[in-house]
Amino acid sequence: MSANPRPALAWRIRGRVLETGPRTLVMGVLNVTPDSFSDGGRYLDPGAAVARGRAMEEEGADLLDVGGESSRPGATPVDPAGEAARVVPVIRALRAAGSVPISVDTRRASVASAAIEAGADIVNDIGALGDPDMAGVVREAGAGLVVMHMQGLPATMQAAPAYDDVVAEVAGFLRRRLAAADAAGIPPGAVVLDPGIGFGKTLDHNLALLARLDAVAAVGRPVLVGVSRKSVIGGLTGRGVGERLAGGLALAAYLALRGAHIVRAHDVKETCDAVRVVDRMRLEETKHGLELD
Ligand code: 9MG
Repeated sequence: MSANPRPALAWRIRGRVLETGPRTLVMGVLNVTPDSFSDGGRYLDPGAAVARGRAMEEEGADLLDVGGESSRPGATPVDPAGEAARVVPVIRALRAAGSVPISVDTRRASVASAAIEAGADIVNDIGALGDPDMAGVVREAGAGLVVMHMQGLPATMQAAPAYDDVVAEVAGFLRRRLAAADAAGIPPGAVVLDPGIGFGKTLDHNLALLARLDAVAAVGRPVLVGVSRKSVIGGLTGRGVGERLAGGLALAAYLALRGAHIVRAHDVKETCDAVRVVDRMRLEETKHGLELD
């Protein structure tokens, strides 16, 4: 059998260490937005958002990802104050009530700073430190950082995505952003890498990246992947957004087997079940004679 596709790696987050690798971690999605592609408007009310976050923790989420701006293709940006006003009360209440690490899904340093002050542990930065103040905010807080690849911006990214070699380009980008984070004083141990499925990519680009997760893993940090309810599943199954659960679970299971340390998911209970089964079978393989290098 080939080398272990998912080596154990520590993720250092505000004084705590999250072990990634031995089992697949599930990051629950909480969109406090009116316009996200699959759950827009459902959790705009802070009470509903907090209840959903608590429920995801009960269902087995290892992390919660709270976002106040939709990043779906074609989404229009919101102003930073409005974005912060959506996420801060929810993060504060979740921090008071629960114990799993909370990430704030934002490209903006001012929103990240307010969210960290409210109790967020991680910045899920789909802009990959594009805001010049973001690295300083993350460094000063000792926060965890998710660095994601995106070609273009949400408003236009699906207009005409183009690459010569999508796998090499995305892996190279993530390697350079990891080095940039390091140069800005964010230790590599605080960083997780994400190929950004659906962010400025065609179906073929997405499939190439999913099939070659090893190229992202080779950068040497834990890998996070989000496919939940996305168009890549629609492209494979022909299903609309509300009918993509089975396809999403199959893909989450595949990713758990092929090297994803963390999967980002809306359907936490079902995703936890799927990756638990895969994790156990990986363990059984090693017990019953299939050796990982
Ligand atoms: C906010 N958001 C939507 N999809 C995402 C994905 O695939 N990865 C990360 N890190 N964030 C995402």
